[in-house]
Amino acid sequence: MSLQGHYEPSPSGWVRDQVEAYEASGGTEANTLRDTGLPIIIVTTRGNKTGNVRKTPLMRVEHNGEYALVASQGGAPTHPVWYYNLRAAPESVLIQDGPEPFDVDVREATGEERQVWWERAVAAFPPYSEYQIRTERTIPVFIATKRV
Ligand code: F42
Repeated sequence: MSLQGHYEPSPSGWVRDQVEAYEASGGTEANTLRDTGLPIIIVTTRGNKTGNVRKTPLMRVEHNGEYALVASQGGAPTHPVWYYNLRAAPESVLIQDGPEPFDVDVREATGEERQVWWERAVAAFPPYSEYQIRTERTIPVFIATKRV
């Protein structure tokens, strides 16, 4: 794994607890969003100001070994901080979807490609469409591809 550095857990208690339980169990526990039963992944980024290592649970939107990372933040008016981390250091990103994290290459999707992935995202997690109605920003979608 290429992403080294000081790990700073999320200030949000439920997020921090989910990451800790997921990692401790190798992804066999805490692997869904609360009681929805819908699967999550853990995304590791580098803080765009501190350089610290950050871990963020996101919904699992997977297609042919690639993943969409949807910066919805529940339809909040602003992008989540991890959006800026991905923009600043797209080469320093890990995904954990199971027992071990792996390196990914990340790019922000635009145009038709974003639309195709947005539809996959809504199929995996229907509330994304409500989140898009709730906010004036276009919710960013990144595509993450396993580095070989
Ligand atoms: N959020 C989504 O946007 N999409 C999802 O699909 C999603 C699914 C999901 C499933 C389970 C779960 O437990 C949480 C889920 N979330 C989802 C919420 C997600 O995990 C994040 O909590 C949320 O998106 C907010 O992201 P955030 O990066 O804004 O996180 C905040 C709470 C946070 O950690 N902030 C840190 C802080 O200290 O305030 C900043 C961390 C950081 O990277 N800091 C930077 C640095 O350099 O270190 C700079 C900070 C700056 O000032 O710019």
